This record gives sequence, C-alpha cells and structure tokens, in this order.
Amino acid sequence: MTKTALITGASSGFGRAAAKKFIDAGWQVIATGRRAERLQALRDALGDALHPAVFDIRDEAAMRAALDALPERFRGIDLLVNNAGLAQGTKPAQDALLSDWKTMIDTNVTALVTLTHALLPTLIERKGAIVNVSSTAATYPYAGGNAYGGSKAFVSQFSLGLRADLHGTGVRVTALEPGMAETEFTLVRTHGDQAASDTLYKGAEPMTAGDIADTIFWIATLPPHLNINRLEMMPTRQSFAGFQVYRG
Ligand code: NDP
Ligand code: 8X3
Repeated sequence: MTKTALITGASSGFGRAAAKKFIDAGWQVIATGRRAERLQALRDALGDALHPAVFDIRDEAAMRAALDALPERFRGIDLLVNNAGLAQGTKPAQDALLSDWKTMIDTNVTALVTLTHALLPTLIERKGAIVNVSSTAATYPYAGGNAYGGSKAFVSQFSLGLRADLHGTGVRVTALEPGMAETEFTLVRTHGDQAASDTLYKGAEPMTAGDIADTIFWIATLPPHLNINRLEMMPTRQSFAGFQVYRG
C-alpha cells in the first residue's frame, strides 16, 4: 500500500529534497510551506503524488484548516517530518532582537509540537514514524546561537520524550541533528545576505539538502523493529572547537 509522508518546510532545502526523495521511491507527500509558488512548482515537477499545503506553520488555525482540507487519499499519514524551521540573527543575546527569538520559538518549537499533537492519533493508528529535524546546535553551544540552539535542544529532548511516551505503540521517533548544510538557511538567518551565506559555505564542502533527504529516507524506511533515537551528522570538514576564556 502507498505510504504517505507529511513534510513541513518542503518549499526549500532539506524539505524539498526529501519530498523528491520520497516521491521517487513511490510515496505520497503532503508538502507544506508558506511559498505557494514554490510548492506548486514542486507539484508540477513531481506530479499528483504531491499535495501542496500552503500555510504559515505558526498559524494554528491555518494548520488545522489545511489538515481538515486534505484529500481523502492523503489522510492516512505514516510519516511526519517536522522540518520547517529557521534561525534568525547571529548576534549575542544582549544585542539580539526579541522578535527574532520569538519567531524561532514560535516556528521551531510551538508549531512543531502543535502539528505533532494533531497527528499523533493517526500516527499511532498506523504505527507510523516521526523524524524531527533538530541540529548540532541542540548539543553544542556557540556565540550567537542563543535561542536557536535552545529551540533545537527542545526538539531533541521532546523527541526522546515522545519515544518514552509512545513506548509500545510501534510509533518510531528520531531526532536528526545535522551540522552545516548549504540551503537557504543562512540567507534566512541573515535576512537575505547572499555574500554572508556564500562566505560561510565557501571551501567547507558543506552537506547538501540531498544528503539530509537521503538520511531521513534511510531512517524512515528501516525495518519496523529498529528506531534511530538521535542521529548527529556533519560534513567531514566541520568538527568541534574548544572553550573560550575571558581574562579581564
Ligand atoms: P531552508 O531555509 O532552505 O528551508 C526552511 C523551510 O522551512 C522552508 O521550506 C520554509 O518555507 C519553511 N518555513 C520556515 N518558516 C516557516 C513558517 N513560518 N511556516 C511554514 N514554513 C516555514 O532551510 P533548511 O532546509 O536548511 O532547514 C530545514 C530545517 O533544518 C530547519 O528546521 C533548520 O533549523 C534545520 N537545520 C538546518 C541546518 C543547515 O545547516 N542548513 C543544519 C541543522 C538543522 P517557507 O519559507 O516557504 O514558508
Ligand atoms: C544549523 C547548524 O551550526 O548553523 O542548525 O547552528 S548551525
């Protein structure tokens, strides 16, 4: 029987690559995002196995309306990929905009738990799976990471908590924690600074959206008796740095 995935943030980056990956493998995909023209282009490219659902994920009423409006054949959701998310700003906390922090928390945390809560009954009924896109920022703090890292730490810990609560239901839950990958992420984070984005990724051989899509697909298609709890991945050229010491 054809399986169905709901992938949030499918108008760009990881989500768009994942939509293509799953459809190429014979799944149906509900692809969400705010940019209708991007999702329509994806629909045109991938065919009617893709259902575009256009809404701002922070708008709970719009989210519920989109779920209510799903065509019959897309209603049995087997996989939820909570991928929509963003960072806003790179400044230290004392210079950061509170509005940026609230945008990150509303998107990366509140919207993610709202959608998850709405889909749990279906996922339990179908012994489905949840892949939550967290980040290495969940574990490793860095200057300017403040609320973004906090939001992703929530995503990882929430995923593990879901695992505990869903014990015995057959529903699998994974926190996927990627490091540096070149998408529109840095463009969004810097409010459109293409040069900053190009500089960050130049010579770093960052991961690609396709790398992450392949990983999500691998996680979701493992035999049902296997659960990846959390998976951290980085480009080979990225690793860890030390602590900082202030000597006043
Ligand atoms: P992109 O900016 O390329 O894609 C982000 C996606 O999220 C877009 O499709 C965007 O759609 C969607 N989105 C953002 N805000 C909203 C909103 N309010 N309502 C609906 N959809 C929204 O970035 P990535 O593909 O890189 O990011 C995907 C996820 O991966 C994010 O959660 C990010 O934090 C995480 N991540 C990224 C890493 C990286 O280095 N790139 C590393 C680790 C984690 P639209 O704008 O059309 O609404
Ligand atoms: C994105 C990776 O290092 O920019 O989650 O926080 S990082």
